[in-house]
Amino acid sequence: MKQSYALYDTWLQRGYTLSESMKTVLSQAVLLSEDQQLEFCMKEYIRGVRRMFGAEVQQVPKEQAGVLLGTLEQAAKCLPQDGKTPGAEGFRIYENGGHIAVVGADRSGLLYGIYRLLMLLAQGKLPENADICETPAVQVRALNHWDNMSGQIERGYAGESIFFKDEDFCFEEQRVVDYARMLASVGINTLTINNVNVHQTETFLISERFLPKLARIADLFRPFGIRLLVSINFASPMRIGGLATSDPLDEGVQHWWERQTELIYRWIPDLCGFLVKADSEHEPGPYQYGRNHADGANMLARALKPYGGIVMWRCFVYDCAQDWRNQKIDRPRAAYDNFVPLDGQFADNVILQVKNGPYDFQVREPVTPLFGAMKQTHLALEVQVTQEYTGQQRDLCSLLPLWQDVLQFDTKRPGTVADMFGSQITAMAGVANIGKSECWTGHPLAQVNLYGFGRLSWNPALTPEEITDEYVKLAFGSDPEVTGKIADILQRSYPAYEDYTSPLGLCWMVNPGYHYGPNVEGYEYTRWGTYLRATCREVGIDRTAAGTGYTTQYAPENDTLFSNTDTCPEKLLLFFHRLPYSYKLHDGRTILQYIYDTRFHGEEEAEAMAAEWDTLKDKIAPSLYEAVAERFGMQLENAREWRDVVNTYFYRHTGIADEKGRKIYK
Ligand code: GCV
Repeated sequence: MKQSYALYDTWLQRGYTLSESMKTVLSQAVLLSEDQQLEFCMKEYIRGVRRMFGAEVQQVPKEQAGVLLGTLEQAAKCLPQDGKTPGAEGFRIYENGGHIAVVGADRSGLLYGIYRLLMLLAQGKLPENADICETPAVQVRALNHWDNMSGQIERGYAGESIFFKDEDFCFEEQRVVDYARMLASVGINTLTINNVNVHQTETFLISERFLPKLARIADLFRPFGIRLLVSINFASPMRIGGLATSDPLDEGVQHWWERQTELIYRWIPDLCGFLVKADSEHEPGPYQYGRNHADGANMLARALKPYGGIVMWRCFVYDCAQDWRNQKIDRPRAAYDNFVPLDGQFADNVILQVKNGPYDFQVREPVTPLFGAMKQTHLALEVQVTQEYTGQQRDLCSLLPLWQDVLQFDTKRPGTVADMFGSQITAMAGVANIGKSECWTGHPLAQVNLYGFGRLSWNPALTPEEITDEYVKLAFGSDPEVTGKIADILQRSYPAYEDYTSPLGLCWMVNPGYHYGPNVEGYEYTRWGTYLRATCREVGIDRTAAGTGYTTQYAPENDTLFSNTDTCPEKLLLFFHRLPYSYKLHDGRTILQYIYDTRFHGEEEAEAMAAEWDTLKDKIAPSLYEAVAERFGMQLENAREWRDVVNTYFYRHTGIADEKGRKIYK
């Protein structure tokens, strides 16, 4: 049983139970060699043991130590070797002659190993004779904040920015350090603190006006092995430099970036690089000059090269000023059409950052066809940890099953998305879900998404069940009734949310602009390329070769799979096909009846989850109970609204009643 609980402490709570004998082992530790670089790791170890287990650590000679901490290089000199070694940033935790050794491949690896040891012990999960050797699956494990310098966060649902306010930096150093520790504890090593939509003030982040403060932030994250990436404005040469153009093939522009990059690295010598949203939703980019995305990305890559920096260049490029009457344009095709022809043309230090789906972080959409289609380009998988379309941290929605579907999708080019980690996919990026809220994430249980994002970017083979189990044990203690029920609620949350919002892959039935709550035709006659085309007889868009041709962007086996209504995964049926409401699903239900049934079921699930939560009232900290109960109140209202609005819409269009005679508004 835990001694204390704090919303703020997320999965790094205080006072986990530990046997006295294990406390004795932990409290005698040594660094394998005196190395200033590693002293911070020892400090983190000492702090962790004190806070998490209430034991004081003494640094003792190696012979007396219960825990040995070091890097591979040091271990090679003084510990028996068996050839088992982790790769870059990896670690090994193993029993060695009565000691526990934590050996990092490098400094970061040691830090990750220390956190893992402490977190395994906190879960009561360090096996006897442990020997755990892990290497992260991708090099760049990045979190992207969409924070504006006003303090507001684009698509933020957890309060204001922890970095900015009133068009300037504004941060509590302690909070930033606590955040850095949280991120490092799950393996995140790269952070962007400003929005990819780079507005006027933010454009100057890479100028002397703000670099000293940005450098201070970099200093706070550095000890935790986290490097900054800055979101830059492609038009900076004009907006900061006063040039007449930002054309990437213009020599003056190229020199401007070289000089500016040199300045930036003077302030932040280990900057990871630039994150760029170009030619996307009105952000400037190379298309304005008749150039392509390789021209744009490579120009920046050249400027960064001397410093070992990288460009993360987003592929979220589509026509956001489409005429809804024009049925030839199909937005999901856009990333592939814009980028695949450029495969092989990007510099080695460019990573194309691709959203998991072809639309925009919808509740259910297929996996982008870019994975496997760009064999000569480094790619990053981008997912949205912040819950823009998935309940905005008012509704509970653990995104782990969604991400698992993405990672386990068989591209046939060849292998799953997870299989491509470390080869074609060299980075994973998540849009951050935190802000100034006490629990960081607005909804306390939305912490699971940040925790899970980090864990999956380290090891994409972890299952939602494994990650959920780790998170609930770390965050909520060892009472199996409590952890079991919270795990159950978390596991049910995504299917429930999908049920009341998104039948059979129909996307975008949300209120335009803020994207919470139902509005079936909210986007129907707009320029955003997001249509259902529902009539009184049929709904959906034909995306097969006979329709928009989107399916042909996949490997031939997947084109066939998706194009055939019998083999198309039913959860995606209306994403890929236009079908009559009377179309029969595999279980014999019509599409219309399925829409009715799932809306009712989703709402019932929301009620059941709220009721299950209520049974924990006397077993958990009041602050936690109240915060989550309040959110369930909002979720129930939202789920009812979705049920009734969507059902009423389709009933009014079809005039066909619910077979089960439930209440639908005429
Ligand atoms: C940062 C969606 C969101 C925008 C976001 C954009 C992006 O369109 O609604 O808020 O902008 O994605 O990923 O760039």
